[in-house]
Amino acid sequence: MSKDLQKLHNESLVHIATALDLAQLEAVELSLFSRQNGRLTMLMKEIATVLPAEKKAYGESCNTVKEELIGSIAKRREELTNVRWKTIANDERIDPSAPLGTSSSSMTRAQKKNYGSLHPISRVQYDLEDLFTSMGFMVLDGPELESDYYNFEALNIPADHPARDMHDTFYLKNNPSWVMRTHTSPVQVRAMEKYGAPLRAIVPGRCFRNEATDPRHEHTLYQLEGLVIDRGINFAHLKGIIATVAKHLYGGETKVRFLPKFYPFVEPGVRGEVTCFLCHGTGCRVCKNTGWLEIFGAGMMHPNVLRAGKIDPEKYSGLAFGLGLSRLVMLKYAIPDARYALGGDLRFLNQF
Ligand code: FA5
Repeated sequence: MSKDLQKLHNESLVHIATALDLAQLEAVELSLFSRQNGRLTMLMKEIATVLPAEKKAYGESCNTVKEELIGSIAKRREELTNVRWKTIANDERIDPSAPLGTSSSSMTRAQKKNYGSLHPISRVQYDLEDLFTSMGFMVLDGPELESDYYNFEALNIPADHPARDMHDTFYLKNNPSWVMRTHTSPVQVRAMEKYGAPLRAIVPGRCFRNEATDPRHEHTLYQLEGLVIDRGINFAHLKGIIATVAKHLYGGETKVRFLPKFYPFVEPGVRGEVTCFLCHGTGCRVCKNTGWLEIFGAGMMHPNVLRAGKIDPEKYSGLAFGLGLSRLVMLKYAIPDARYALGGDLRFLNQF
C-alpha cells in the first residue's frame, strides 16, 4: 500500500472514531468521498499516473481501504444513532433532554463520556488539508530521516552553507549523509521526481532542529510545505494562496506582510509575518517586541531546484512556501509558548 494511502487510512480511522455526532461524521465522509475533491477520490484518480505493472495492486489497495472506511463509517453511524435514540425496553420512559450517552434507566445520574480529542496541531493540519484539497492540491508525505541530498543539495544549498553545520542539525552519528530533516522542503524535489509538472501539492510534517528553545522555537516543529508548478506561475499566485490561508484561519482582518529573505532554493525569497496574537501589534515577549510573528518562508522556485526535479525551468515556473504549522497553531489558539504543544501536559491538552 502506498504511503499516502496508508496515511489517509490511519488518519481517517481516527477521524471516524472521534466524530462526536452525525454531522461531524458526515463531514468526514464527505471529505473522503466527495466526487470533486474527496481525499480518497483524489488518490483513486492517481491510478492514471501509476506504472502499468503497479496499477492492479494500487487499485486493489484503494478498494480495500475504501471498503474498510465505508464499514467503519457505517459502524460509527450506528453507534451515534443508538446513543441518540436508544431503544427503551418495556415501560421505561425516554428523557429527550438527557445528555447523550446516559443510560435511560439511570436518568438522574448523567455520566459524561470521555472521548478524548485531537491535538491542536492535528486540528489545524487537517483543517488546512481540507482547505488545500478544495483548491486542487494533493497531500503528500516524506521521510523524517532524510538524505543530505534531498534536505540540502537538491535544494541548491551548497556544502558550506551554515545550515549544514553539525551544530545546527541532527545528523546520524556514523552516517553524516543522513539527517533528521530540518524542513519539509526536501519533499519538493521528491514530489517533482514522482509527479512531474504541472503539480500542486502540500506536505504537512514534522521537522527537527538543534535549537536553543524559547517561546517561539522548538527542537521538534511542524511545517506545512506547499508548491505549485505550472506554466506562468508568478508571485501574485503566491500572495493569493497565503491570503486565502490567513483569511481562512484568522478571519479577514488579519494583516500579512512580506519581507525579503534569502533561501538558496527560491529567487526571490520572502518571509511572511502576521500581527502578533498576544499584543496585537504593540510588542511583547512572544514577538520580541516587533508586533509581528514570522509564520512562513516562501518564494519562486529556483531554476536549479526545478532542474533537480527534472523539470525544465524554461517551460515551467513554480512557487513554494513553508508554513510554520506550530506557529499557526500558536496564533489560532493564542498559545503563548510553543513548548506547550509537545510538552504532554494534560492541563494544556484537555483544553482542546
Ligand atoms: C524553512 O524552513 C524553509 N524550508 C521554508 C521555505 C519553503 C522557504 C519553501 C521558501 C520556499 P524557515 O527556517 O524560515 O524556512 O522556517 C519556516 C517557518 O517555520 C518559520 O517561518 C517559522 O514559522 C517556522 N519555524 C522555524 N523554526 C522553528 C522552530 N524552531 N520552532 C517553531 N517554528 C519554527
